[in-house]
Order: sequence, then structure tokens, then C-alpha cells
Amino acid sequence: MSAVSYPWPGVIRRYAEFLPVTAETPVVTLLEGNTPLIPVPSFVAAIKGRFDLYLKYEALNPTCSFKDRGMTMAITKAKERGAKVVVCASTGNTSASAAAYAARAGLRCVVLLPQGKIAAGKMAQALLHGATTVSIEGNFDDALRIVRELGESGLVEVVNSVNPVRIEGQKTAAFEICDTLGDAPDFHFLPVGNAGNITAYWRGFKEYHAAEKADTLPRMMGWQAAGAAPLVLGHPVENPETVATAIRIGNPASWQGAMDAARESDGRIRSVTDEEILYAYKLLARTEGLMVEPACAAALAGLIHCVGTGEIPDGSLITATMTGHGLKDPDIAVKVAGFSPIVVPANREAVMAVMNL
Ligand code: AN7
Repeated sequence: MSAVSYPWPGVIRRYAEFLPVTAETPVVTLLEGNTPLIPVPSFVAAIKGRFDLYLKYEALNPTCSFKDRGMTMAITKAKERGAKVVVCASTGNTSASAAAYAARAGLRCVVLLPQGKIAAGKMAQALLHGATTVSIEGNFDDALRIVRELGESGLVEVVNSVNPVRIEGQKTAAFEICDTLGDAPDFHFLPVGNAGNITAYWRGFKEYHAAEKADTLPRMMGWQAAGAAPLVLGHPVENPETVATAIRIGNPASWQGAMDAARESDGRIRSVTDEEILYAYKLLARTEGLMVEPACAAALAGLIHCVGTGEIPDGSLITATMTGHGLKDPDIAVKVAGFSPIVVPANREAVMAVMNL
């Protein structure tokens, strides 16, 4: 094989000094990270904002979600420890990422998914990468409980974010935002489900600040779906429901991390309705040509909410994480688009007739 030079080495090698790895660690990477921070001025204009908004477009990771940042760490450490089998519970993205990185590493992967509540693309990923794919007759919280029990057996390596190295990998997204902007933003918006990511971002921003690579710290603004908002309600939700299946979680593992992030940063954790989520989802697609998962749109709906309440000072610098690609869930995209292809006979006149020129 001829030598190829990779300008981007993946998040572990890029940020090794901030991660629990050594020169001997057998890095398993798909060259995740280095995702674009995309300005979205038309979206801002449409929501009558007077600030700068950049979207950290995590859809461009190898398995099309932010989970790859934590998974490169989790699978690398599993390999380092000599594990043979990795296991996770998932609303879909964690399982897609675990399946892919396990395939890369030559490890067996078992994923536990809530039956009937996984977007089609995510299910396809787990199956194609060869993970043993188990549908639980229950929700994500049930699946995570079982995974924790399996972890206690010592026979398998748990790669959910209860495994602390997942959070370590995910914090690199905050580093990248600071590296791109030259400092931290004023506010960072993101969706919250199992609450690992908000925990990770806050850790990342704090570590970069402590290392004097950023002068400021952002206010952390986390958004749950109204039907799955345990952190807002202050107690677990037994039967979480939302169109944003990625964040259909009633008892987040990183509960304390999320609350600490909001409190320490003078941020907020609030909820938005499914209607608000789908409005923001469609508005971003129409104004900017960016397709994200409904879960991501919870963060955008939250921003729209804050424009309404006047909480965002004019001229603020805002970032928001778009955690996963809209193509993961084509069914909801087709539904929200609100129309079907127009079928016509195969001639120019017929096409002209429907063009309304
Ligand atoms: C697109 O895949 O929990 O608050 O099992 O897929 O760190 O959980 C996914 C979560 C946001 C919430 N956006 O992040 C899983 C899973 C998308 C997601 C979240 C998820 P956390």
C-alpha cells in the first residue's frame, strides 16, 4: 500500500494531551471529528435574531452523529484492556457508532434497542456492521438498566456514557469550537437526552479555559423534549414520548453532570414541544439547506424560545450542536415535508404544466 498522509488524525491523536491515552494506546479511529462550524444567517434572520449563530454540524462524523467522538475512545480503551465483547443500550446513534467502531476493531458488539422506536437509518447501521441487534420490549431506560447489569458480570465492556471515557472523547467538540472561533461562544445550545453530551461539552469548555486556550466560558443551554423532560421536571419520567426518538429518555445517566453544567455556567435546561421541534427542523432545512435529526431541532426550538423571551443580548456569539444527520430518519423528513412527488406523463408539456412559471 502506498503511503497516504492524513491531515486530520481523528480526535484522540489531535487532542491526546487532554485524553487518558498513552503512546502505546492502540487507537481505533475512523478519523472522526474536525466537523464544520457552519454559519446560518438566513435561519437567524427567519427567527428575527440579532446575533451570530454557528452550527457544529456533527452529522459529518463517520457514522453521521456526534457519538463517534466518544466511541473512538470507548472502543480504543476496550481494545487496550483486552475486551472481546462490547455492549450498549441506545436510542439508535450510540448503537450505530458502537457497531461501526467494533467492526473496525474486530470486536463483537451487542446493542439493545427499544422496540419500534429506532429511526430506520440507525437500525440499518447496526445491522450492516454486524452487531447482534436486540429489540427490547421496553424503552431506552429499560435497555440501559439491563446493560448495567450485564456490565457487572465483568464479561462485557459497556460503551454507554456510563463508561467515563465516552465523555472524555465527546468533550473534544468543545475544543474544536474554541479552536475555530478563537474563543468560547457566549452561549452553547444543544439537545439533551441521556445528558452525556452536555456534561462532556461543559468539561471541554472548562478544560480549555483552564489551559488558557479560551478566555471565556459559555452559558450552557440544554433542551429536552416536553414528553421526555426529567431534568426539567426534577424526577424520572416513566413513559417518555417524543417524535425526537434520539432523546426519548426518561432517566438520564448523566443527570448530575447536566445539572452541574447548567448551574456552574449560569445556563438553563428547559423543554420544547414536539410541534416546536418539527417547526425548527423544517425551518432549518428550508432556510439553510441543512438536514438534521429532529433531536437537534430541540436546540434550535430552544433558541427560538429564547428569542421570544428576549434573553439573548444583541450581538451574542452563539453555537449549537447539530448532533446527528437528518438522513438517519427519512420517514419523519417525508412526513414533515408535507407533500409527495407530482407524477406526470413523460413529456415536456406535462412538466411545464406543474411548474407554475
Ligand atoms: C441525535 O444513541 O442516547 O444527552 O443511545 O442521538 O448525550 O444523550 C442518543 C442521544 C442528542 C442526546 N441528539 O445526547 C443513544 C442516545 C442525538 C442523539 C442526543 C442523542 P445525550
